[in-house]
Amino acid sequence: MKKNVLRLSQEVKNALNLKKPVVSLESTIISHGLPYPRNVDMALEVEEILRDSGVTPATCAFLKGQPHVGLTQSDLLIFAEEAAKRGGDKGVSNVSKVSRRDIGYVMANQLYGGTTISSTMILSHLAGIKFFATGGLGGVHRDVPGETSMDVSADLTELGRTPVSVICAGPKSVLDVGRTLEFLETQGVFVGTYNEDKLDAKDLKLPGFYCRESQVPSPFGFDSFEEAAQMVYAQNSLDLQSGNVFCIPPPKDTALDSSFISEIIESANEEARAKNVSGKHLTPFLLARIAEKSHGKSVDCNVSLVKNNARAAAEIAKAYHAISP
Ligand code: PSU
Ligand code: MN
Repeated sequence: MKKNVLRLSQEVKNALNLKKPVVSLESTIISHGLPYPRNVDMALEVEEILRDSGVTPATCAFLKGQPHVGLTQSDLLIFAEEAAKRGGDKGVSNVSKVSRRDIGYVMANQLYGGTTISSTMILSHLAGIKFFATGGLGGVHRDVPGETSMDVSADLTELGRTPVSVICAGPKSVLDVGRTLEFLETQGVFVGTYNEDKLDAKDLKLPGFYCRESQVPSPFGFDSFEEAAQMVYAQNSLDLQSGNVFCIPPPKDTALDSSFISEIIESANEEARAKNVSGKHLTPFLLARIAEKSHGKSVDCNVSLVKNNARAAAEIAKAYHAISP
């Protein structure tokens, strides 16, 4: 890597120099995942949650083409305001949604870019950060009737090649969760669920983003954040260059009932098919339609689960730090 290309905030630089725990945060959830101004409040609150837990937050984003790891508060506000303007990505936002394939283009054209899970993992790894908290994982989209869309999120291939752990509430429930898991298995990615209710391993389901449980069994479970940290430590000891997905069920008081949200998700997917929404625009389209159809309930749940994931990520990062200072 060419020196000085990555822009680290002073706060992140200090923490990394002093070998203090750092947790990354993404910015596509700000630019394309949540409505303005809830997105800004969420981003600032999540950073505060990490600081209160003794962990330094590193929000990643592209600002005028430069890859940033750690944003100042004014950077973050400018970024969110840019995102709220119309233009850019087909009239959706002035900020591009950046996965691995988009990085060179956004840098060369000095654009603003929200980092998805895939590009946040890349920037985190370059900076030396091992843990990253967000809402929900991208994955294999549900099929268009009669054909296979091949819409598989770049998050999944990135997890197969970059050693960063993503702490989230499972694959987003707009997806085909079963196929997403199969793809992750092929990519060699560990997927485990925090077994909060101390269930029998055979009864442990992957959380369903908005819902506490999906219908898909979780390949692995973990009973404590220390256990998660031990797993990462063991992997690193063999220099395995793959990532992990640690799933945290959404908080009981804000999780949505599957009977309530499934129909809404199904009708949003049908609308996307009818309107031929595809590629990088599909996930933001689905999230926005679900927010409208659920009268904001999905947004409340999304914000609350991101905060919950940040708390868990802080504990895992601190536990890792204790075994590998
Ligand atoms: N989590 C959320 N909301 C989001 C995302 C995650 O709660 O909007 C973003 C992440 O950046 C993830 C992206 O990488 O959605 C997935 O997009 P796609 O399906 O196009 O890969
Ligand atoms: Mn996609």
